[in-house]
Amino acid sequence: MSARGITLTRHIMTKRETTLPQRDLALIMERIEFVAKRISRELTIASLGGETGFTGQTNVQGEQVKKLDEWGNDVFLEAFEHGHPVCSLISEEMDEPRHYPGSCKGESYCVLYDPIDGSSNTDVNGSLGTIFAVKKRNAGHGNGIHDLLTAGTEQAVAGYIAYGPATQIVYTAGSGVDIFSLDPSLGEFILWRENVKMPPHGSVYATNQGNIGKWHPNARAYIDRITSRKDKRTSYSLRYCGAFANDFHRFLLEGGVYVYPGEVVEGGKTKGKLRLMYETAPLAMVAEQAGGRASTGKGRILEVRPAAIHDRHPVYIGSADEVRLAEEMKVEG
Ligand code: AHM
Ligand code: MG
Repeated sequence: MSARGITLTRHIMTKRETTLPQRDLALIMERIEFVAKRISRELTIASLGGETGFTGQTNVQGEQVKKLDEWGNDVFLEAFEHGHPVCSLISEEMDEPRHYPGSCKGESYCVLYDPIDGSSNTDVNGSLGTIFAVKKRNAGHGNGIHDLLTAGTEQAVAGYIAYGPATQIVYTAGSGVDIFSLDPSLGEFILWRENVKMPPHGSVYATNQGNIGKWHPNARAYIDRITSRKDKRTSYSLRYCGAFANDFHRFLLEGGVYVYPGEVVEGGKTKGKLRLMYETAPLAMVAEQAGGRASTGKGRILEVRPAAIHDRHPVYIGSADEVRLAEEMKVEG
C-alpha cells in the first residue's frame, strides 16, 4: 500500500510503541516539524539576504560562530518558548541550558540539539542538517541539569533533519526509524520510508582524510583495510560532505561508515570533534534502531555518560559489520 498521504502527526498517533506518551511525542515533534520548516525555508534564501558568513563571535567550543548557527538556535528558542511539555533546551550554540519554568509542570522533557550541523557548508550552498534528541526530566529538577547527564540509552527520541534537494525528518521514538519528506506545497511532512534498516555493510566511508596523519596507527590501518579489499563490491570509496547528519543519512539508506577519530599527535584533538549529547548520541540511537552500530572505538556510544554538556569523543558509526571491525582492530588503541 502506498504511504502517500500519511503525515507525521497521523503516523505518531497510530504508532505501536513509543518511549513516551503519544500525546507528549506528538506535541514535541510538532515543534521539531515547525523548526524544520522554518530552517528549510530560510536556507533557500539565506545567501540573498546576507545571512551567511560569520558573526565575529566564538562559541563555548572555541569555534567561530556562523550567522546561521546563531539564527538556527534562535528558531529553537522561539519554537519552544511555547513548547510544553519541553521545559529545557541544550544546544551546541549555548554555553548553558535554557529553561522555561512555565512548562515544567507534570511530565517534562529536555530537547538537545545542534541547530545547524555542518556549518562550514553554509556559505557554499552545501549539505546541512539539524540533530536533535529528547530526554525526560526527573521531577523536582529545577534549573539543575544533573538528571540530564545520563547515557544516550536514556534518550526517549532521537533524530535529525537533512536539508538537501528534499528536506527530510528522520527519527526514532524507540520502535524503529521512520523518514518523512517535506512537501513544501502542502507544508506537511509525509511518510517516505518506515522502519528503515541499515545494510550491515556498504561501499562508502566518510571521514576528514586530511587528518589521517594525526590518528592512532590502528585507525589508519582500519581505513587501509576497508579500502583495499580485493572484491570491488566490498572495498570502500570515500564520500565526505562535511555535515555529519548528511553523511550518516547516506549510510542509513545504503550502508557505510562515518569515522571521526581522536588524534594522538601532540596538541591534537584527543577526543576528536563531535559532541556526545546533541550529535553522536542521537545518531547512535538512530543507527541502533536501524540495526547499525555506533562506537567510540572502545565501546558503545549509547553507554557513555557525559560529565558536561559539551563533551566530545571519537566516533565510528554506521553499518554493523564495519563498526564491529573498527572495534576489533582497536582503532583508538
Ligand atoms: P558543526 O556542528 O560545528 O558543523 O561541527 C560538526 C561537523 C560535522 O557535521 C562534520 O562531520 C564535521 O564537523 C566536519 O569537521 P572537519 O571540518 O574537521 O572535517
Ligand atoms: Mg554539528
